[in-house]
Amino acid sequence: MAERGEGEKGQGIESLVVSLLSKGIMIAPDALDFLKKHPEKLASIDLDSLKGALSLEDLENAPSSLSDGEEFPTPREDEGARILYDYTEKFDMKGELSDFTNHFNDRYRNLSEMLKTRAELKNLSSVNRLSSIKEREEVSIIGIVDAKRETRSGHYIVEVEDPTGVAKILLSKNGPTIRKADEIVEDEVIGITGTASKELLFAEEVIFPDIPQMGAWPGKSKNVAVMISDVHIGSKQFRADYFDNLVNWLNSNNEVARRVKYLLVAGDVVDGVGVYKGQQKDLAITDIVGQYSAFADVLDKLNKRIRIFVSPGNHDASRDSDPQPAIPKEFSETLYSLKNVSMISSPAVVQLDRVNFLVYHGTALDSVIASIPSLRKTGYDNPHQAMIQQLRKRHLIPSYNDMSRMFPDGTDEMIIKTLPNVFHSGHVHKLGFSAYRGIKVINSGTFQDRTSFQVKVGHHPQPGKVPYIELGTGAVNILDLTNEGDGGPTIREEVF
Ligand code: D5M
Ligand code: FE
Ligand code: ZN
Repeated sequence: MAERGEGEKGQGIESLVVSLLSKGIMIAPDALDFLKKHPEKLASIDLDSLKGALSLEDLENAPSSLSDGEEFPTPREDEGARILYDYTEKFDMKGELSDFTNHFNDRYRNLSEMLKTRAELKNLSSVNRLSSIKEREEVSIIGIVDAKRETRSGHYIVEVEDPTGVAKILLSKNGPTIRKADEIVEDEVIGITGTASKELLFAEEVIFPDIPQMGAWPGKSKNVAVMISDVHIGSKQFRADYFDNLVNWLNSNNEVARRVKYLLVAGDVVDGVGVYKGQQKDLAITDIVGQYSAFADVLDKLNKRIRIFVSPGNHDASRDSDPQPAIPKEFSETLYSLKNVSMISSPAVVQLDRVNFLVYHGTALDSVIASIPSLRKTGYDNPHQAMIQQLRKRHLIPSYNDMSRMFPDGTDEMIIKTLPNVFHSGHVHKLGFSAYRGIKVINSGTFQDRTSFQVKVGHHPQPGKVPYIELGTGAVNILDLTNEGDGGPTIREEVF
């Protein structure tokens, strides 16, 4: 198919009109004028829903197709950008305890369905039938973890619950499951295989919902996606110099930069206002609209071929509990008005040239790190480790505790249902990356210098290191924007 060019726009319109008329659809004159200028808009309209007439309003209200418009070359059939999952606020909460019950029931239902397919869980039983199982017989159950504790002699007791009752599981310190004791957290759904006795199930295997080994890398294009997070515009600590380096590099003639087609922003776009006590003194821009405008101004400098996806974080003006809907327009009109920007939720799933990105700010990483003892030591310097735990648990907020900000929707929206090829988070302000069962696990760091809060809690943020991914191969490299010398940003090759 020929590329869509200036000269073809007018010619194409006649055949469009004929094909619409042949479907019995009349076109209003102003709609026709609009179509002459924006023929691509028609592709995003459901013709069957028109009831015989196409108005200007229909065209103006049509969702802008993610891969159309003059700035964006017509993609190959299997390329382009699509939003596969985007959360919009639901108002099905009653503000009662039943909200949480419904939420956790949905969590159990979904994750237990995933676990039921696992061959390791032989002789699956409900908890209430455990007492009728013969001693020493092998049996499996699936439950939500109520509690975990270490006994004085170094064994672990885990209490799990299914809809029929509560069972006590023993992870013997000499048994094969003890190495999993560290990573079991309250509220997650796990499967256990073991041998029954009157009081306890002696665990022989603990199964997390987990990720299957992913198949071949799906991407084929030559395009590149750049991942950033925690820009914190408005903060006195925002490193405008590093961000300028990024903008200049993206607009440069560098061989890689020229192939950048997507920019993903995983939250904490701005520092916000009133996010924590006494924040005012740390702000260079003290109003939220001004902060988003400043961000829109820098994004506007970028070559318009780059499609930008902006997802919120806990410093943004979205609802401050996960899932977070897209940043509301009333505070960020300037961002909404940029044609190449799509405002998305956190989490969201975006497909870029066949590659699925799970974008989630990572607010719950604090809770994941706090609930797994081994991560308390290394988690803030290696944020990918906590992200791998989220994948293993197939859940972005495995544990509901005082560090997690979870909105109890009737359906649990934080379950990882769509398998990503790339899992992109931020929040921890530290670059971190790894691969897990074929999924690229990437934490894209920050553009904010170390804050006094981070000094107090002993975190070591690392601003100005930005990962990007080759969509055709999955190779991830790091752009170092902190170079003070003449050479400009340098690229560190990472193959994993
Ligand atoms: O998060 C910036 C950094 O501060 C990041 O490393 C997480 C950490 N952080 C944020 N809130 C907490 C709490 N409550 N406890 C421990 N660590 C935390 P940001 O979202 O940019 O403020
Ligand atoms: Fe942040
Ligand atoms: Zn954050």
